[in-house]
Amino acid sequence: MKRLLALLATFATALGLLAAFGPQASAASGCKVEYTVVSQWNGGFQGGVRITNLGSSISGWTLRFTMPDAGQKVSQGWNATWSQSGSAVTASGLDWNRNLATGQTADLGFQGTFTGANPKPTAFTLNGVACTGTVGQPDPDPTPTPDPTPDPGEGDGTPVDVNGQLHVCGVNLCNQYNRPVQLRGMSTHGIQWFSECYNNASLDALANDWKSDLLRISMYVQEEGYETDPAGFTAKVNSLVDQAEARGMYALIDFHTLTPGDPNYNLERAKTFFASVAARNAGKKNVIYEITNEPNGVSWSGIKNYAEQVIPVVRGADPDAVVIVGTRGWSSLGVSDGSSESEVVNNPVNATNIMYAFHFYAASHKDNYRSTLSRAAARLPLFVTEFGTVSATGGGAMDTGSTNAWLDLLDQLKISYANWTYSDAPESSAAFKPGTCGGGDYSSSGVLNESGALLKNRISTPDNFPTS
Ligand code: IDC
Repeated sequence: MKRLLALLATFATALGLLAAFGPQASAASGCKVEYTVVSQWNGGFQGGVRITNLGSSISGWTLRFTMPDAGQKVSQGWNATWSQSGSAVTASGLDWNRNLATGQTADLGFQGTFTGANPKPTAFTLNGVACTGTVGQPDPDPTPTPDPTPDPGEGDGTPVDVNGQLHVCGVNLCNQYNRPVQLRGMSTHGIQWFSECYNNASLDALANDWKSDLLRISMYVQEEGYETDPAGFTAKVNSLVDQAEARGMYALIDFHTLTPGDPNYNLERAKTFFASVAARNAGKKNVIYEITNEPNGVSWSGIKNYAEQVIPVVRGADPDAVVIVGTRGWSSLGVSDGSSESEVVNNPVNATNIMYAFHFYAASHKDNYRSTLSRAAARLPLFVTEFGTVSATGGGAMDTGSTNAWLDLLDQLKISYANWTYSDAPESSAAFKPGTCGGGDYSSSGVLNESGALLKNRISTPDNFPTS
């Protein structure tokens, strides 16, 4: 009997093996690699690699190639975990780009050094299959590759690496060393309209050229936004959170309520959305939740009521993340409604680890708004989750003097900010000229509007985050 069982077990194992290997052996595989030298300077260069999966879907990939010249070395790469041994270079996909459906591409890049010539790398393989640009037979014995555990943003000096999980301490935003920090960054435009602007190249430019500390992800609720496709918009937000994380940037998830102005109109949607994104992103250090963008036509007590119902939903899933609450009068701390910060100071939201949003548009909002902010900053933790250099319409002339006065004040008070918008919308608040997002260049000065040039200048200066 024992013998029979053993035989049956062997037979079952054999069947199992067949089941495991059979379909794989016949699965189509194939890939194409396009390699470009993006730029080259004295002894250094930037390489770009686009992988296209021509075979069946892949979950997890390792790209290998050979550097023909002994002097060619990868010094730093992105959108993959990179390593080099002699002339053999290995790049493995990260959490957010490891799955490649048929026809899907992954864009990676690296900076390298070279001595003699800088010949094009050769012998590209994806999971052991030569990338000949056609579908071929799988390699019968692909070199086994260890599954890398990507740890994006670790030990690399990025804002998230240095500061870790943030929290509110007193009226400040503090880092893992319990020291106040100021984050400076950009807001997307409505992701329902401008998703073309958020891709590997543009986010690389934001992280590397702009040295932005954060990406605010503006998910409109109305105006063709979340309410039209909750699952789709939730997935889009999560993907942008991952892309910010991979570049060491904080991600501010903006539930962009605007019209109607009473956030309670969207209370059930907010609970559904935040339960989902908070559960999904609880393990990350880079997420901040902004539960309502610009309440308007609603009292402070109405906003407070909304906040006290949504915050427990966030906390239930992600207990330690900072939550930001919009304020009355389009997040003006009430000033645009003829009120002031005292309504918040006297009746704060009943929750800890929260901040209040303050928004301004430099050409419309000047001294009286600045004095409100200065006064309020001594009493309330504030975060400028959105501001413009132009008028409150998002258009009109940039007011350079007022913008610089605002940014000097925010720097002095260590108040974090995100500028409206990192997009090529046809309006003066957009950082890029119209048409920029259709191309691949987000870095040269020619693609910037006046507002984008000013912001890039301000944001790209060193952060000097305290580390002890
Ligand atoms: C504006 C956009 C504009 C869009 C409009 C739609 O710039 O392209 O047509 O929204 O609602 C805000 C809002 C923000 C506005 C921005 C400029 O948070 O959604 O964006 N603004 O008007 N508050 C003050 C100004």
